[in-house]
Amino acid sequence: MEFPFVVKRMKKALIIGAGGFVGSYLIDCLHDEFHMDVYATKLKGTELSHPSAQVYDLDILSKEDLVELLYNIRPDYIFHLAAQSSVSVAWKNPMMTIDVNIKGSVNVMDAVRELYYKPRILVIGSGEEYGHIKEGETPISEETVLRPGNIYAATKACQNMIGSIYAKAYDIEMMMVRAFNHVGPGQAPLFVVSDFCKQTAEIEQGLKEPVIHVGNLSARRDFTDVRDVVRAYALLVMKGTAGETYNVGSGNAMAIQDILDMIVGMSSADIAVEIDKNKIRPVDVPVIEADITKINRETGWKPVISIEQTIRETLDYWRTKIGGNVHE
Ligand code: A2R
Repeated sequence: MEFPFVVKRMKKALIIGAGGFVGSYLIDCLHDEFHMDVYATKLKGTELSHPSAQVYDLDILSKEDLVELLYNIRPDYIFHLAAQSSVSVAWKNPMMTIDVNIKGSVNVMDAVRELYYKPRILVIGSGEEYGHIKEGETPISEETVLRPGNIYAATKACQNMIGSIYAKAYDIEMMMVRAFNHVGPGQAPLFVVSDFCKQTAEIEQGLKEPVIHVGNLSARRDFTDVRDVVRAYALLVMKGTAGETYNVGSGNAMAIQDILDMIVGMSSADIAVEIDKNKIRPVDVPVIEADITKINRETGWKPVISIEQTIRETLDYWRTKIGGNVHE
């Protein structure tokens, strides 16, 4: 070995709110692909044990606990994922959604502001923030006017606005994301692709009548595999410009009907479809499709996993979880 040589310290990444769907995928990505030293938080009482991360309990509603954790770990990169992330739960419990998604996020930003050094932080918002899209506004660029159509979307829009104010006012290396629908194995069946795949697996295994209950099938959404999404987050935290917002999506809206047809087509079971009034949300947004030019230009990211692969793996996940390992 030649001298002098430089010993490079591994970068430390902290994921706040890693107990959900995206967290474990982000741990894998940061550890395996970007060779980071990964720290992760979850809510007390929930399960998260991952061989590649040191896990801590944290409620973002406690700013004191947040500050203490940040001082102890001193991360180079912070990913703020913690949220009440369900649109339907937000309709039922707006106050709790506002507490976690707005007050909790401001706690995170404020704790970072008080640090004696400048970590880079990525705050995760949602494509739902754009809300009611007018003709000619699709694909949706980051400059599009926000017209949130539900409570969850409004809290995320607020998080984004406060985030860009904090970044500029306090010179924080903070980037914001608007993540469009992400899907993949392990997602809760509150979300449409996972819901349809679970119902299909249950039908295949004789655990349910051969009917899939659906909501609004005409809505068009932009779906991206969760493994592509977390790669985008890693690139953004390293290469994004402070104070800027980036769309993360596929750039292709698909009708929920087409998703359903794809899932049913992957099964040999005879499946009927029935509209369920409980699954139709009070306000629905007809088309959501991301313009991903900005993230592509600044980080080189684009999604690489096809929707067919994601759906097949999500269906297989439910087939295995439900127990029978039944295939076509
Ligand atoms: O509600 P739980 O037990 O599922 O916990 C969620 C957690 N969380 C919190 N963490 C700390 N302090 C809180 N007060 C608090 N309230 C909830 O944040 C859950 O483990 C995590 C968020 O994970 P998911 O809901 O599964 O979201 P996902 O799909 O991982 O999406 C990550 C981010 C979220 O900000 C979404 O709104 C956005 O991407 O689309």
